[in-house]
Amino acid sequence: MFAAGSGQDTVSRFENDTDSLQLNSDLWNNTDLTIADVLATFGSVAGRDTILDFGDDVLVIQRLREIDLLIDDILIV
Ligand SMILES: [Ca+2]
Repeated sequence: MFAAGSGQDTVSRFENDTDSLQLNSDLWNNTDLTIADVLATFGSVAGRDTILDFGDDVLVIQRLREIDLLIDDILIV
C-alpha cells in the first residue's frame, strides 16, 4: 500500500487489469476523491512512465503511458 510517508516508490512491472495499486486516502488528506479525481489531480505522464505525485510522496509506474488504464486497478484504502 502506498500512503503518506511512503516517499518515492517505483512500480517496475505493472500489468494493466492484472495488478492493483492500493492508495491510502491520507495521501490527499482523506478528502473525498474518486479514483478518477485522484488520477486527474495527481497523475501525469513523463516519458514512458505514469507519475502519481502527491507532493512529498511520489509513485512512479514504469512503462505505462495511459493514465486512464489505471482507473479500474486502484483501490482506495
Ligand atoms: Ca486497468
